[in-house]
Amino acid sequence: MKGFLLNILLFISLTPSVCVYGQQEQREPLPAEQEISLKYGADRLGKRQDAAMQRFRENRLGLFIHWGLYAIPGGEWNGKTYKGAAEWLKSWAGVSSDEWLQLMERWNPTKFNAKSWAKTARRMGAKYVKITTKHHEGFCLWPSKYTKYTVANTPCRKDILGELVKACNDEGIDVHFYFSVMDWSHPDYRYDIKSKEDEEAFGRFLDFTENQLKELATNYPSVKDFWFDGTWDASIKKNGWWTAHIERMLKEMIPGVTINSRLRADDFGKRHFDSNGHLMGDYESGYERKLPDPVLDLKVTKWDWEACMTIPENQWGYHKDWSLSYVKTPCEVLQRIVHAVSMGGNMVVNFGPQADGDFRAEEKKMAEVIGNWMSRYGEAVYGCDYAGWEKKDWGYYTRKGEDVYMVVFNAPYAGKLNVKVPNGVKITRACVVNGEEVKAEEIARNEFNVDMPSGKMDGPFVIKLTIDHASDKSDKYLKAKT
Ligand code: H76
Repeated sequence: MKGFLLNILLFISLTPSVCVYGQQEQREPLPAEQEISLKYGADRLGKRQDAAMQRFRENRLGLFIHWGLYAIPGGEWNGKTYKGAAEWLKSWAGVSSDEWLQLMERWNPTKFNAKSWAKTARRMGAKYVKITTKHHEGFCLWPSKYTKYTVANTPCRKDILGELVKACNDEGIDVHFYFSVMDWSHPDYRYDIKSKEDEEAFGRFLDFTENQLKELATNYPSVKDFWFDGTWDASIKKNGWWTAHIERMLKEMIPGVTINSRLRADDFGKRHFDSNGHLMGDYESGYERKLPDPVLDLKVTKWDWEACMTIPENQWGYHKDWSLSYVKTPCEVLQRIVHAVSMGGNMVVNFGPQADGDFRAEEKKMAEVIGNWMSRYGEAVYGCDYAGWEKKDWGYYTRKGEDVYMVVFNAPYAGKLNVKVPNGVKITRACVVNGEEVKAEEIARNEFNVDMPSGKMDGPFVIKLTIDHASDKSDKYLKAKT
């Protein structure tokens, strides 16, 4: 019992507020006249529409990669296996930073091949790779000159990040940097600011972090995005000015770079959305291992957003034992990807490579199955957006310009896919993507039945609809009513 209480205490002290990473205040913006003036709030209303942002948005599918020292123990410490997220093992097992960072002596990923990672991402249909430059443990995948805890001081010595950036760029894959502000390896990190000493230490810590970010932006200028994590602590919330400063600094250094909302806190420590209810950063990043409800949460279609997910329940870094929680099937992963796109969001699917630098067999299989599907149906994902049509049980709509896609995950036994179209819209043609044309019959006002494909479909499939904006005058149902 004592051990248990001690563990709880340890847990609380080491993980001050891990549960609020997705804390979002998505309330309606205040009426303009009630808005308070903020120095560090949103610096833009509405979506960014420049080319870089459009590219971010059109990419839609990304591959997240969590790789760090935690891949070595893989969820096991001193013979004990911990069920929690493997990249948090240091915290679960109460390991001191000194002891944890000794894992660096064992960092020797002999199978690491940046080219093959980039090829896997491309074959999977991912348009970008989001790589953990530094996770909470503090170990850097690049040879940072501001800390000794980097790849440069391991047996391997390779600039993992540099190799990956180059390999991805060669494959036409964008690179996004994950960066944890919270850093367990740094003596000046503070969870809260309660004294003059805390303030001074944290000030030094913020300088250190700024230097690392400048270093990343300078050494890898082709980076397209910074995705911040570990920004939930009171210490950061009390320094909202710094988050605004970092966003501006990176944007000056790398024109077009995109920044997630999770970095940001305003003058009053409000995160993601400022005190007036406006999104900070370029896209909302609170949907972690969850997604907005496709019917109730349509507010998300007003801004850009990106969700991320794990294949097991909650393992980002490599964990040896995937039998400890449910592991999603490729079809379930696909469904989440399409779900996000159908609501105007991106999805990043996470892999946690092994310590030897190879992906685990389940991940390779996942990449293959998703890639095969994307190569046939990807036109319903890339560059697609919220369609604005009423959600139906058979699946999701996505839309690109005048084309509307039906992505069918639940085939009805009755054989008809019911479609409610918005006022004035007619379906003039329905065609399985890379397949046969199917009948679309108008059965009532604003309502069509689309036939299932005649051939056997061995998984989710896509029907592309050609639509016509008929004027109300040519609408026989409207005429019949008036
Ligand atoms: C909590 C937490 C972190 N945020 C996810 C994206 C993982 O990096 C996890 O360790």
